[in-house]
Amino acid sequence: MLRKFYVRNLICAIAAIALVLSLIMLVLLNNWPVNTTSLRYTYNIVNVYPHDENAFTQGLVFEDGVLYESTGLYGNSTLRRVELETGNILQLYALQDQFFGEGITIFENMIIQLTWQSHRGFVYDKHSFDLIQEFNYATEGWGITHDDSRLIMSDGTATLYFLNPETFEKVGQIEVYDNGPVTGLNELEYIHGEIYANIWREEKIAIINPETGQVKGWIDLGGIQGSESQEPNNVLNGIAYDAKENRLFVTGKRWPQLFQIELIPLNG
Ligand SMILES: [Ca+2]
Repeated sequence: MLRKFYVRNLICAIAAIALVLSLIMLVLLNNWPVNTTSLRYTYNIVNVYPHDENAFTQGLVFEDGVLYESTGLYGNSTLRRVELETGNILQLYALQDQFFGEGITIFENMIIQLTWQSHRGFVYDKHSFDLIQEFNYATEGWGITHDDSRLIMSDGTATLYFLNPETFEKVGQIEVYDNGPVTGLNELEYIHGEIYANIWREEKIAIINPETGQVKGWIDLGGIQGSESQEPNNVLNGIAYDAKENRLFVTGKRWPQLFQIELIPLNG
C-alpha cells in the first residue's frame, strides 16, 4: 500500500517536472519577447483627394510630386503614375493577365513591383515604365519598400525579408512581434528609420523597428473611410510618404478617397 502510494507520488512528481520543462521549452522555442511599450496613435485628416474606385490598391509610393500605384486582381493589374490632387492617371502599364500585381517601391531610377503568387518580380524604368528586368523569389509577394541599401518585402506572414536591390537575393529577415507574432503584414513604407505596415483586413498600421522586428507603435485608422464600403475585400492598403513636405498618405482597395493624415499620440 505504502509502496503504491510512493510510486503514484513519484509519477505525479515526474509528470509535474515534465510539464514545467515543456512549458519552459515552449517559451524558449517561440522566443517571442513580450512587448508592453508600443505607442498608440489616432489620426487627424489633413486633406482628402480623389482615388480611382477601380484601383485594387496593392502598392503606393509618393515621389517627384506624384503618386505611383500598383493594382491587383488577375486581368486587371497595373502600374500607374497618378496626379495626387485629381486622382487622374498620368501613365499606365498593364500587366499580363496571369499576374496579380502587389507592392511597389522606387529604388534609384527603378520601380520594383511584386506579384502575389507567381514568385515573379518586375523592374521598370521609373520614367518610361519600360520593363527592364524580371526576378524570382520563393515566397508570396505582398508589400515592398526599402531602406538606404536593401529592399524590404512582406509575404502576408509575420516575416519581413531584406533583399539586395541589385541581385534580389535575400540578405536577411526579421520576425515582427508585439505580444506574439504580428501576421498579415501587407503594404509597406519606410519612414525615418521605421517600417510602416498595413495589417491585412485590419484598419491598423504597425510601426516596426527594422533591427528587431518589435512593433514600436500602432496607428488606429478605424472609421477613416466611414461605413460606405460593404465589400470585405476593400480594405485599408496603401501607405505613401512625401519626404520633402513630410506628408503621410493612406488609401485602400477600391476606396474612392485617398487621405493625407497626421498622427496623434494617445499615450507616452
Ligand atoms: Ca508604400
